[in-house]
Amino acid sequence: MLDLPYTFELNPPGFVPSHYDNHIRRTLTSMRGQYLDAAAYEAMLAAGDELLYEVYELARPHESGELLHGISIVHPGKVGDEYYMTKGHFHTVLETAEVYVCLSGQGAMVMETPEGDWAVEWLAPGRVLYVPPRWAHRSVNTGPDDLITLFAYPGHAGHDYGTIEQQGFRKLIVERDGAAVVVDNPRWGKMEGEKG
Ligand code: S6P
Ligand code: ZN
Repeated sequence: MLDLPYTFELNPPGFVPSHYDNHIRRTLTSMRGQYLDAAAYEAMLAAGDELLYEVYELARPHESGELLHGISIVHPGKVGDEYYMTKGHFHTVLETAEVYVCLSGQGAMVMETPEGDWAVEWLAPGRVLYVPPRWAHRSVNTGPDDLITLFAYPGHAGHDYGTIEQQGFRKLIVERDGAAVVVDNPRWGKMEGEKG
């Protein structure tokens, strides 16, 4: 059956799509092993399994001609000195790209390739980020409000979370003297995250 074109609305301040099919909610437990300060992580978890980020997806077939799209919302906060962030992933089909449009908030996209390249791009409202094929990506909220982005990527891309759970990202975004800075991840290559 022929698909018909469709529209949906993204209204400030929340930018929750007026229509969506899936609402994914990721809490602290899904980030076990990913934050550098394990003691701070355990202390926070003991106080409650806080909601870190949410994704609103519009369902499309996972086929190469399609574009999967939706809204990602990373809430503000830190675990120790490290800002709330997404799990981050490579696409299973490495040769697939992604576009992000920042709608609201302040943050960063931390990226790296299997070959050892890394990059950090800062996100602010109106800024568009192109993540080329091969680059793993993680959104980080460095501001006091929600970091809200619109994303679109090929339908057949798939998600490889396991590689990042096991090795982490080479760079972390932490607060130093009130500012967000990029630092080396001392545990890169030897993370102890759980699959999930
Ligand atoms: C999917 C795209 C985003 C993320 C979302 C949550 O390819 O990059 O929709 O899924 O930002 O991040 P994550 O790492 O938990 O999927
Ligand atoms: Zn992606």
